[in-house]
Amino acid sequence: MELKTLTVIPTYNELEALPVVIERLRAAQPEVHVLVVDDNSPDGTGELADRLSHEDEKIHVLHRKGKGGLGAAYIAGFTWGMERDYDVLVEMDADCSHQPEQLGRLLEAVERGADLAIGSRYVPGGKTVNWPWHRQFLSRGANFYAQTMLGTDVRDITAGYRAFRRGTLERLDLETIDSVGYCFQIDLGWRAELAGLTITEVPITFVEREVGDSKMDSGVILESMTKVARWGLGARAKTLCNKLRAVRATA
Ligand SMILES: Nc1nc2c(ncn2[C@@H]2O[C@H](COP(=O)(O)OP(=O)(O)OP(=O)(O)O)[C@@H](O)[C@H]2O)c(=O)[nH]1
Ligand SMILES: [Mg+2]
Repeated sequence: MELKTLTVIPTYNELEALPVVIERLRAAQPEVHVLVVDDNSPDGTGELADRLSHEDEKIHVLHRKGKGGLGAAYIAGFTWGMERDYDVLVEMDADCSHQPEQLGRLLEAVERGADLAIGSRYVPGGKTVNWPWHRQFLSRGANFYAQTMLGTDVRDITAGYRAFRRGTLERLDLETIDSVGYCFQIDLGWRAELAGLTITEVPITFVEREVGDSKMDSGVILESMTKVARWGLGARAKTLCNKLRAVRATA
């Protein structure tokens, strides 16, 4: 049986990029539904999404009041999809960095049993195209930092091209997530790992955006560094407490 799939695309000022990603996605995966989650973009992306939605019954739009961050937009989109009984929920950027033609790889991993499939730049076969050196440095550094702090084996835990089984999201306590930027991706990945879920990384080619502006800023980096450190230290303290308890119980 085919899994009913919804791709959630958060947008903030993506007027040029949105029609391209949607066209490519609809061509690559005609059965997959699309939900655009727009945060009242001043450039009119929300109105464009409405027009696309009127022309195609598989395109849906969720309007939010204002710019509330990537994490909040995804949570609203996932909740919308879970209420409508989608089996698989996908994360995809609007700027075609996540190539719609490679979505099949993620969906196959989920069909083969993954609870979470991550489109990874850092497993064999994965790569980045046209990414300036400072962005590569930042991304590699963020992954190294997360691996060291959290002890996770996931090679690309900041990646934003993902497919979740609905049951996975149901287990991750979405209502308790307050991560805003990239940290949201680490947060979900780390929660999935702590829950003992199966995470499969599949290689993708990440392509730098050609149109529109990046929403990456220093606040996003700071949020990740402080939260990841807190989670890593918290996990280590918990392990230590458990060990001490075990020693005391045998003494
Ligand atoms: N709804 C919503 N979408 C957002 C928000 N911030 C970013 N996005 C979207 O999230 C996706 C990823 O943002 P990007 O600006 O591409 O971030 P990035 O990939 O780090 O930056 P680039 O590498 O320069 O593309 C895009 O589709 C954005 O439009 C937000 O606050 N709300
Ligand atoms: Mg991008």
